[in-house]
Amino acid sequence: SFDYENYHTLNELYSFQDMLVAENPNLVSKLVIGSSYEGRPLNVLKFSTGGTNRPAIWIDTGIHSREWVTQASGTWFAKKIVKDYGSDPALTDILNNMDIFLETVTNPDGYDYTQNSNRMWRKTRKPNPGSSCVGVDPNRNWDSGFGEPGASSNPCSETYRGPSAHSESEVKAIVDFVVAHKNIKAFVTIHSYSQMLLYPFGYTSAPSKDEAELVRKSRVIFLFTVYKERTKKAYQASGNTVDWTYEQGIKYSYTFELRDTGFHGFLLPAKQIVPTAEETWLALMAIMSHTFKNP
Ligand code: 0X9
Ligand code: ZN
Repeated sequence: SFDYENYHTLNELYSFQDMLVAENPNLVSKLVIGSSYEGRPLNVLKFSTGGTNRPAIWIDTGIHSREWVTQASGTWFAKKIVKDYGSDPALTDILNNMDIFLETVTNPDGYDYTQNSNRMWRKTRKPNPGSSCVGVDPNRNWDSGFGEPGASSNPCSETYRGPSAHSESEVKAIVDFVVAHKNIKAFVTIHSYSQMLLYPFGYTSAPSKDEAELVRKSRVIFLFTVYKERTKKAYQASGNTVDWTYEQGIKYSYTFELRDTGFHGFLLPAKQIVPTAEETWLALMAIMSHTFKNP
């Protein structure tokens, strides 16, 4: 059995995925949506009780590799889904009608690098021609406000946007998946830290046409969660994931920032993994239930 109260190597996280599929073949399958720059598989867990191209919820964790509580929480969410299906009425209802896609290690090259070389690595691991600096910020690489203020054109920057939109295979794999699927109703990308829930747009201060709903309603949706009073627009970030997914027509597009608010930052003690995952699960259930009832 898997130890949810500790951080794990990439191979352990991959083995967990295979174990979950083997133990729950009627509910869970593994899709490989692409490969990373260094050739690792980009695995997505699909939770489905049948149907064809059902309306779906997407969740990704770990697109920024050093945000370890996110991959760990994503792993806990995967187990929580199989545990609660058939016993929690709300989740059962959702899964009898919708599919959930969960990419727990969205930047595997970066994760491996944080495990073995540099704990604080954030970006992808693709070299930049003409520069000794490696990697692109995968949360500035999306084709929405790409190249506008709120990202850097310098390959040495932590927020380097890359040579072109979707230049990173880790991003392009999700783009291709979303475009091909055509029926994703909620898209949640999970980061750390600062314990906030962010909504589009990041590249412009102009409100989206759903801003009132995303903010006002989310205060109600999140009434019983730690994210209730921390739903924000935050600072300018162009080319970020949810600006693109929102512009693809996925109204419920949210970015989470998990624990903490800065005391430990990215180096969150492993003791806090399960409490972080539990409190975030409440918020995810709120989003999924709202999406199910208001598609
Ligand atoms: O800057 C980011 O990419 C995210 N923060 S992190 O510390 N995880 O790197 C937040 C981006 C959120 N989007 C907006 N600021 N709108
Ligand atoms: Zn991040």
